Amino acid sequence: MSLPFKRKISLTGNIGFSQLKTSSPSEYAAGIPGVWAALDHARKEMGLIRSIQTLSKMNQKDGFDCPGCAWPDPDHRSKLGEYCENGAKALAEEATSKKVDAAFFDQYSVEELSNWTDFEIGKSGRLTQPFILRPGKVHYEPIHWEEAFNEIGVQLKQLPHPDEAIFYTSGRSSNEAAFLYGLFIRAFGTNNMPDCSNMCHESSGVGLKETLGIGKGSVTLEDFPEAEVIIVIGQNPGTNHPRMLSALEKCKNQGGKIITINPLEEAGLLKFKNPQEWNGLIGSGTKLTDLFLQVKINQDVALLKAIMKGLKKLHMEGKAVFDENFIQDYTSGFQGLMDDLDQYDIGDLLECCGVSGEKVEEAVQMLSNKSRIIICWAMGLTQHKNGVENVKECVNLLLLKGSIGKKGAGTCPVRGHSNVQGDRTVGIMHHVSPSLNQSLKKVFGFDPPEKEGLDTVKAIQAMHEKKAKVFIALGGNFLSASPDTVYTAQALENCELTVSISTKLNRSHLVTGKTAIILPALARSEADKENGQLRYVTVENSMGKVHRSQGKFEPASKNLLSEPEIVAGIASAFFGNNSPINWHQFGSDYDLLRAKMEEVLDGFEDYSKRSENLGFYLPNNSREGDFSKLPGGKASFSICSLPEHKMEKDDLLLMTIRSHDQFNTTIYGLDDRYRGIFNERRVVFMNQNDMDDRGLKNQEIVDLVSSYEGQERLAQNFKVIPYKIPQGNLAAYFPETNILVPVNHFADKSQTPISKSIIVKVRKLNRG
Ligand SMILES: Nc1nc2c(c(=O)[nH]1)N[C@H]1C(S)=C(S)[C@@H](COP(=O)(O)OP(=O)(O)OC[C@H]3O[C@@H](n4cnc5c(=O)[nH]c(N)nc54)[C@H](O)[C@@H]3O)O[C@H]1N2
Ligand SMILES: Nc1nc2c(c(=O)[nH]1)N[C@H]1C(S)=C(S)[C@@H](COP(=O)(O)OP(=O)(O)OC[C@H]3O[C@@H](n4cnc5c(=O)[nH]c(N)nc54)[C@H](O)[C@@H]3O)O[C@H]1N2
Ligand code: SF4
Ligand SMILES: [Mo]
Repeated sequence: MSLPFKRKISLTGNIGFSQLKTSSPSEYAAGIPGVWAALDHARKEMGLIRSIQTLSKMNQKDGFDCPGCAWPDPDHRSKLGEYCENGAKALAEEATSKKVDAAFFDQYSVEELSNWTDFEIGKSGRLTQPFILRPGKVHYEPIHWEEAFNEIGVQLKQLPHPDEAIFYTSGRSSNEAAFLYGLFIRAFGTNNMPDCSNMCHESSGVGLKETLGIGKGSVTLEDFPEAEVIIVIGQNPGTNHPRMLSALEKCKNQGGKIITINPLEEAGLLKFKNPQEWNGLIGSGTKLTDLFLQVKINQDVALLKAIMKGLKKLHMEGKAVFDENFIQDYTSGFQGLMDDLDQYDIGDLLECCGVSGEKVEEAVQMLSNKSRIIICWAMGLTQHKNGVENVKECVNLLLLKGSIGKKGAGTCPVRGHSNVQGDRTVGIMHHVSPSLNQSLKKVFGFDPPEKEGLDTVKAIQAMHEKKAKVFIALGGNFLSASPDTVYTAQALENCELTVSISTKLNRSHLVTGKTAIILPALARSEADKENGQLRYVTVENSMGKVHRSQGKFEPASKNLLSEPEIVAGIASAFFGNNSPINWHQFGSDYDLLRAKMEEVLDGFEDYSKRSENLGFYLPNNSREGDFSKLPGGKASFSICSLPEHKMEKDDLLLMTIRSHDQFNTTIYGLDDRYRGIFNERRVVFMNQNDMDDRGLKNQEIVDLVSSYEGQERLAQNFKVIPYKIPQGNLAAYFPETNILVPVNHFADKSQTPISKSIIVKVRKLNRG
């Protein structure tokens, strides 16, 4: 799989197979196996004593925020432990005692390392000092911090225009680091700030902003026990937001009902054995899903329309199923939606979504007399061509029921990275915000650029076309997370300089520009000290609450800097003495930085003080039910069309999903316990009928081929697993399948790559 680049770099690593074992999918999440997996992982990476010490500080008020997902912590924290199996794995991954040092890079060239799997690369350990890969070289060498900053400063100064630099952000950075980074990038002169949310919840942001006036969800954790019905659609919380199951359990305990809409019957949504409670560990657990609607991939709009048609029928019969007062006073476009629903034949909708009329009727009955409804969703809705409309169709249902702006009801886009929402709030975005620019000008005295920047897709294209030549990443693994791996690799290799501010080695450090620099950062759990004093940072969770995070533990190396210090180092090297901003001061004195953030950002009054203890909620108009700033002062219904897929007869629709043993491109292990897959990642889940049609046997090896707009993309070597998945649909893991996602196939309006609906053919091999 090597490509004819100057350095002979493999984009996939070894694609041979391990010893695959399978079992029936699990029927519940967590319980004793969850506790065991958490402790076992932590012990292997950190040793037993450090595991116990570090885990006891995670998500506690005086400790650090879990580096896993963005699910919020309850106000009352259990001293037994306020984390889940995957939080423990995330922590173990960063607090590992293994190290990547100078001897490591002496021993292994980037070419050799690229033949390792992502799992093996990730397991090599924590980066311990800055490294540089010089032009024409295949080994990274140590470099001093100042020299590294100067090299970056020089290369940035050489660019003919600031728009020839790209500044990526992944969602694990603190508010402080992200604010300073955004400040530097704007002072430097560009809005080229692609970030991981372009590939993630961008569709939610766009859809919610257009309909409800804010691109964030409206519910808080306290709404869950109050909800009468929670719909979980396009999300697998048992793996990706495990503590959300406790919130769902609370809803069930109060008599609430749960409807799950997913092509897969995910174990975490069936039943939950709460590891924080004795009867959860040893008892039979709580049944979560009351109604499972096995929708076909990307047919959620059809299903939601079928449900809304059912509700409308009851409404026409004079039953009080819609909240007419709310609709009248707070919304616009109701009649348009009603007329639109009439355009569709129920039989056609059912055929599209693959759900039976009886099941849809059951959903209609469950919703008809309820008004406190929450809809939770994640990537199953956003990563499609119509990702924005998927979100808007959910909003339609909530507005019909008056389920916005009241207790126990609302929108819940469940965010991915632990601070992805905060990074956006403090200014990481490629769009221009006139009000933010005005405030920055007032507080810092420079004119921020007014030209729209590049998002992820456009940034890749710009580098590919050699219109951008320096790429800097604050966290993340751009190469592996992005669509179209081969194209993205070519884009990065076209750069003069690629820089990664990282905690751990990943494939993006191997697929680089002419020169590459790695700047190793302190991780969340580590003590961040200035003159012997511990500093803290802040983060925002998925529900808009800002709170502190303070690492406590010995850093992986003495030669690490904090992210704000690194950003300040780059900024100072670029500006020298030519800046009114004292970068080093802001990079070291976070209180000073927060004082400035308070002046620039809305809702951050008394920031440092209010971030103590439980933290504070940012303003949220849709939570308050205030739509006065929207056009006409009202929330709006939307007309969404059914998605179209130009498919040939033997084409299938592939969703690329996460296993239980990974955090995005970081592979914790090779198991996907809940789905019954062990010791292998190169698998593709397939309906038995589709296998029979193609004469495929269990575990037969196939290639997956996508041919969007005539261009063929190939992912080799996957074992077929017969699975309960709708006919015509496939599932396989990301990032192994990113090679198949066309860079030029993305969601309307949000430009999110269509990672959940890739048209592919399964090519039979007989490689044995
Ligand atoms: N342990 C762990 N936690 C994580 C992550 C991780 O990798 N590992 N990643 C973090 C990040 S950045 C994010 S964004 C979140 C992601 O969290 P999720 O969105 O839950 O993650 P995915 O595995 O992408 O799962 C998508 C789910 O949507 C379903 N789905 C796919 N297509 C469709 C569709 O068309 N319709 C419907 N209704 N369902 C569909 C899939 O079957 C799957 O259950 O998790 C965060 N938390
Ligand atoms: N096919 C397909 N592609 C997808 C998706 C999908 O579902 N399918 N999901 C998309 C989604 S939702 C997302 S969010 C993106 C994720 O895209 P990214 O955020 O770019 O990827 P991650 O794998 O989360 O990044 C992991 C790396 O971050 C670095 N890191 C970890 N912690 C820290 C830290 O504290 N500080 C610093 N500086 N670095 C750190 C480590 O070096 C680690 O290797 O991927 C997207 N890509
Ligand atoms: S639910 Fe998410 S934030 Fe909470 S402990 Fe688990 S991984 Fe960490
Ligand atoms: Mo994400």
